[in-house]
Amino acid sequence: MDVVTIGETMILFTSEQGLMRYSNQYSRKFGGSETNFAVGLSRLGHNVGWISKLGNDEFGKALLSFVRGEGIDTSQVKIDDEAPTGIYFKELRNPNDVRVYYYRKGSAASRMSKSDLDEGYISNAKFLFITGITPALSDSCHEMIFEAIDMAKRNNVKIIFDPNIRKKLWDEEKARKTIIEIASKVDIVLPGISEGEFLFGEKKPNLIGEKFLELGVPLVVIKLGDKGAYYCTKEEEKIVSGFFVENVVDPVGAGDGFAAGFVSGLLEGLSINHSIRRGNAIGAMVTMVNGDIEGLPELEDLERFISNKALDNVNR
Ligand code: KDG
Repeated sequence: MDVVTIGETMILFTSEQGLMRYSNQYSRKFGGSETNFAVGLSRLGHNVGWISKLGNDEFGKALLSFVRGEGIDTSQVKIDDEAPTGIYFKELRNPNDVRVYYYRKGSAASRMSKSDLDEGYISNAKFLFITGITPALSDSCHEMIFEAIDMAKRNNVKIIFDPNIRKKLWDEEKARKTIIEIASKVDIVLPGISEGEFLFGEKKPNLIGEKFLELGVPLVVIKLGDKGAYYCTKEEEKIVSGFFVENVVDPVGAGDGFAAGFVSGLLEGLSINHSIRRGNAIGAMVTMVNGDIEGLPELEDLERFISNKALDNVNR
C-alpha cells in the first residue's frame, strides 16, 4: 500500500435549489475528507487503503461499493450493526458561501476505536494520512488517532496531517490543543491560512510556518487558495504559485484534492516544488465541479490542465 488513511465518509445530500428550506430536490453524493483524498490518489494510479466503519444500512452499502469501485482497499472497513452511516447536507448559497450541516453524531464511524486498528496493515504503508476531523468525532476516535500515530512511528511510516478544523464538531480549546499535539508528532502538515490563524493567531504564511517548525514538523505546506501554497523546512521556504479558476462552482474538497496531488508527487519522487504544483492544480480542478470528489482528475487530465494553464500564461 502506498498510503493508508483513516476517517469517516458520509452520504452527502446537496440541495438543488439553493437554500435548503426551499429545496425539494437533493442530489445524493459521497463526501469525507480522507476518502476524497484517497479517491484522488487512486485516480492518479496509487494504492490506497481506507480504515473506517459504516452502518449496516443502504447508505453504508452504497458508500462501500463506491469507494471499492474507485480502486481503494476496503479490507479494513468494518460494518456496525448498531449505528447508522453518517449523513451531511451541503447548501451552495453561492461559491463564497457554502454551508454544511452534519447528521453524524453517534454514527458508525464515530464508534471506531483503537481496537479497529491493525498494526500490520499500517506498517506496510509508505504514508499514513490523517486529518483533524477524526479526533473530533468521539473520545474513542480521539484515542484511536493517537494510537495510529504511535503505530506509524514505531514502523517508520511517514505521517501526513491535514488539520481540517471543523468547528461544528468540537470545542475550540480542545480542537486547538489536540491539533497542536498531533502536529508535533507528524512529518508533514498541510494547514490552510485560517487554520494557522486559529491555532497560533498568525496570518502570514511564514509566521505560521515558523510555529509548526518550532513544534518539530520537518515540512510545512500552507495552502493559499488560488495563490498556490507556501512551504518551509528548516533549510528553505518558497511560494509555489497556484492556478486561477474563473468560475468556482464548489470549493469543498479542494484541500483534499491538493493533498492527493501533493502526495502523488512525493510518491513518484518529484521535488517538493513539483509535488505542490500538482496539488495546486488538483485543488483548482476540484473547485470547478459540484461535489467533493467529482472534480478529481486522472493523471492525463491533470497533465493536460497544467500544460493548458501554462500556455494561457504564455499567451496572456
Ligand atoms: O474537506 C471536505 C470535507 O470536509 C467533506 O468532504 C466532508 O469530511 C467531511 C467533513 O467532515 O466535513
